Amino acid sequence: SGGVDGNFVAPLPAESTRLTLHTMTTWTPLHNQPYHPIPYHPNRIPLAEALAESAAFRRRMDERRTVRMFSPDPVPEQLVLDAIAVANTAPSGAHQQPWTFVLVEDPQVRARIREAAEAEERISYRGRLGEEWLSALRPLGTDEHKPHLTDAPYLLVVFQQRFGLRPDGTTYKHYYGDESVGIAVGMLLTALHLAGLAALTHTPSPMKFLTEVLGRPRNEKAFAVIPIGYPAADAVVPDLVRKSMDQVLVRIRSDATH
Ligand code: IYR
Repeated sequence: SGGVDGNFVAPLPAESTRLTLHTMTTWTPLHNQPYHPIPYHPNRIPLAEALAESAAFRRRMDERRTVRMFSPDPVPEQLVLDAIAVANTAPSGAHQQPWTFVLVEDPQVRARIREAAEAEERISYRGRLGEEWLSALRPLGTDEHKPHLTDAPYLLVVFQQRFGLRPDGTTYKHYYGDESVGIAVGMLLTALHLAGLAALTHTPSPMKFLTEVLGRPRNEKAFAVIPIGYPAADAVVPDLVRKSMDQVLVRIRSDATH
């Protein structure tokens, strides 16, 4: 049943291990283990290089858009596996990594997910959301039709492990699950974008049907459904403007004079 097995995440290419990352080679729950620090001193990136790379990254990330119209073109599997491996590097509460990624290609399973999601969304869009929510969504042009659930070559369903489940059925607490999985999904979306892929963070509500359709264990609840693919040739997106730095950044400056 549950758990991400070690083979699911492709191993790091050997040449990128320029740091000592760990002394253990397989994951074991960290809690109840002694504190065991190891040195961490990556080389500082020369300032000119850091500035150039961070500016380029910022521009690149500003090109990311949520896409709802996908091309049926196949996607190289390794790009998706790499992005999931990136998500798996996310920081998490007590390093519990409380996530499971279910990568669905099977068209029949995707069709069942689409059917169940559209049934819930129909109820939502025909009133359950309420007038304020519906008018907030109007500029996005979303509705109860979710063709991307079957059009995109991959459907990644991210589950949050609400608690840890040992093979013997006993459980242990997970901490900051929402925050941890949210950060991991952010890193996943970043990695997919850098690989030239488009994605959509879809949150059908309620999502309980996903636990059933995908046969997940009782400690997991769906967090997001993420169709992944290339944008359709005729894809369009809402004409959005992002908040300016002035609108999102508050600075409390040092008043020390140098
Ligand atoms: N979950 C619904 C509605 C929806 C809600 C928000 I907030 C969005 O930003 C977009 C959609 C759906 O997936 O259509």
